[in-house]
Amino acid sequence: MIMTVTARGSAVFGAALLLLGTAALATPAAAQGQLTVYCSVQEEWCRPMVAAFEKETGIKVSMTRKSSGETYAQIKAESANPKGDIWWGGTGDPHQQAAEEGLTEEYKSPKLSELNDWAVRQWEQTKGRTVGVYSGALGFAYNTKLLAEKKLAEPKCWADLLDPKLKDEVQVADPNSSGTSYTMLATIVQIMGEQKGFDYLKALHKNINQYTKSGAAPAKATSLGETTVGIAFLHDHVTMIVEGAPMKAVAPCEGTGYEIGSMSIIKGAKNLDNAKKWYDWALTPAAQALGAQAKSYQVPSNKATPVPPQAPKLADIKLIDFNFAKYGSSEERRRLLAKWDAEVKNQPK
Ligand code: S7P
Repeated sequence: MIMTVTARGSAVFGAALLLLGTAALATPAAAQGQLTVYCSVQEEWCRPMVAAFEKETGIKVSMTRKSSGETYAQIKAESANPKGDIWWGGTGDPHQQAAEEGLTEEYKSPKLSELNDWAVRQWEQTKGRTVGVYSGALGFAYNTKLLAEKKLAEPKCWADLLDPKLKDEVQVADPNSSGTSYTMLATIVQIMGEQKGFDYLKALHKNINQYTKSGAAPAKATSLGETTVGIAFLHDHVTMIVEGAPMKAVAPCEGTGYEIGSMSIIKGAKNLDNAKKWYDWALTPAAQALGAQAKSYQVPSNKATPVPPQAPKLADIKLIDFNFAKYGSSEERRRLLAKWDAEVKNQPK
């Protein structure tokens, strides 16, 4: 068939094209599609990430914030009909477990070459299924006013938290829901050995006033004077200190563990192309700099992202040689959590 387009006809056709183009530009979000993000850092950081990504790409994001262990459980429960596209943030161990169980997708970002070795190692260890987005060390903090009022000695070591005078004065999260707390469980076992480590956790149980769901909650509670000591990542304590809380953060004298906060694309993602766009974007210095703006002071994984001056200096902390492969494995994680439930959490105080 031969089509003859007159001068008038082509003008009408051109105008129609222009109209179509304008309509597409006027509704960029609808035109660019959607993305469901499972976010496991603090809500205060999740929200600006979503807003910046939507602004830059026109992709409409639906975001849910949950702790690391909880998000892993949700992705597993939804695996027959995945509802999420990308899981951003949260400690590396449940991301590793999800990778091992085939719940997440392999992806090699063009940004990989810009990342610190520890972030790339996380990607290599999981055969490309998760990548490091930030790092931070575990520790505890105490409320300086409460400590002085109660005439308690300044705790400097993990061992100091067993002081009977600290009965009901220490708060930490439940390692089943919280990646922070699982990092502590794995840290104690690596520093003390499994038998002595569990003896320590059982003794500490007597001083615990509450096992919270979220890992950063004990930092907040310490800042508010709801607990004298809180165990959490040091950067979460620093957030409170920067806001003026009467608190002092402590890197324990025996040494401490650390996390490689991670990101994974969910297997069967309905918006796979958009998940990859988020993944690449979240590894850029511009996106990573949003953390410090949201008062989240982890060490970013892109070498070109400025490290916030408030971030605890990892080089100055006695970090253990954390065995991420072992403690992020599905079998070990499941075994340790079941043992903690049976031998620690369910014990009388
Ligand atoms: O607050 C930031 C942060 O500490 O939260 C993540 C954490 O895993 C989420 O909380 P849960 O312990 O409740 O899982 C860390 O990855 C991150 O540094």
